[in-house]
Amino acid sequence: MNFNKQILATIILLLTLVPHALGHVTGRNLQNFQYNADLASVAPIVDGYLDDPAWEKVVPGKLEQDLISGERRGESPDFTGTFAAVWRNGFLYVAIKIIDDQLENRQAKLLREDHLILYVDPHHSGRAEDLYRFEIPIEKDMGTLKSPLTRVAWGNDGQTCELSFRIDNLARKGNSIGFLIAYNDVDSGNLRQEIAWAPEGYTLEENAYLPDLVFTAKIEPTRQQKLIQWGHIKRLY
Ligand SMILES: [Ca+2]
Ligand SMILES: [Ca+2]
Ligand SMILES: [Ca+2]
Repeated sequence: MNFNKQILATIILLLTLVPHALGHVTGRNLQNFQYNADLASVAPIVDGYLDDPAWEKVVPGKLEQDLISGERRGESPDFTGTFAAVWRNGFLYVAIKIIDDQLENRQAKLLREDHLILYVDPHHSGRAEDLYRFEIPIEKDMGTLKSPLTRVAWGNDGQTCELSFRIDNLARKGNSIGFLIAYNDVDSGNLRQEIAWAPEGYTLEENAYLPDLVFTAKIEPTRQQKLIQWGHIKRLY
């Protein structure tokens, strides 16, 4: 009886520990961590100002995971950041709000400047590869943009930003893409931290898997769209 109890206790202990350990090593602790990007009834205007109706009802994600130390960060005057995402007509739109105590955007090298890092993997390979990596300097002209990034606009002296990605029919209800957003905070000429929207314990080195961004559609189809559905046209959006 006691022996069985001991075995049972051991098994329970292992069941608690093993997934945690595996999760840390493989990056699979991303389960249940995702961002739901909702369908916008009207696409936001990508001008750097977040006054569009599309941003009114979004659920923001917080940038609070330090990718270097793996630690969680609370609210701090050093840096706070949030983002939101919606989709419409083959485009993914991302809005970002950042408050940084020391804005550094006049250096020659991006590494010495504050900048945003986004991973957008439309094919959902899950991997944080350079192919899907977008580095966005604060309030600077980026010249030709790497596909699928189509537009970047800043507002409010570098405190707000809007971006659009053209991913065509991959932006559809129920589909998922790999997604990560982080802010590289350079203060006094040194990179102090990389703060991301990511689950607790996540670091980019150990966890090469990207979190999911899922396309959702809460709004009710209009009567006209229902008629189209009856006509068996598969892709409404
Ligand atoms: Ca706007
Ligand atoms: Ca800072
Ligand atoms: Ca800074």
